[in-house]
Amino acid sequence: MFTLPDLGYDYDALGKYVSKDIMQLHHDKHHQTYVDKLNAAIDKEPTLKGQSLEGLLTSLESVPESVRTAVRNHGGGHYNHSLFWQWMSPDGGGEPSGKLAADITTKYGSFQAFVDEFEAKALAVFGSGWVWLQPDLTILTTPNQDTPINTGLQASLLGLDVWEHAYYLDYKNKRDDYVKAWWNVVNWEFVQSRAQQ
Ligand code: MN3
Repeated sequence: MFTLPDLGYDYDALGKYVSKDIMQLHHDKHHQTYVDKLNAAIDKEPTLKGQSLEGLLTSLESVPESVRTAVRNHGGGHYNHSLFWQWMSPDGGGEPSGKLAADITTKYGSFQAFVDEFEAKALAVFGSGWVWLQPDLTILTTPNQDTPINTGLQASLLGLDVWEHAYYLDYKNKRDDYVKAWWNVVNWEFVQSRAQQ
């Protein structure tokens, strides 16, 4: 059985950038629902019991068709959100340092140029989806709860949830304001630790 991970910080810890109301709803309701529906799908196909979440998501074609869409959507939702909570921190913000910072500057010209491109891609996602920074420092987007490891790509260094449920209570329809505010809570230490894996 998959379980909802703790946030690792208080619901109100991200202050004005992502409110307590959003964090409670997003974690306790949305993420919990992905966990519950993933578990319900696994219950229907006992051959899947005991498989890791990464294992399921990297070999969706071997998941029985009866639950494949549920595993893709709810397993993806569980995987993406479990990382998303760690990609934010009350001590976050600022810029990366060390090799990651140097590599971003080499690829994009400056940290700000990277931010600008990431934001442009976040705003270009039609409907619900995610924006990803990959280990080769390309920026990708996926619809729904799809995640790069579904298609054989490496696990992302960083990801941003641009579903309306991630920002609507605070920012209404202003996805651009949410994305700009989000940089203030990005946990670059965690991103850097993933870059070194
Ligand atoms: Mn979400």
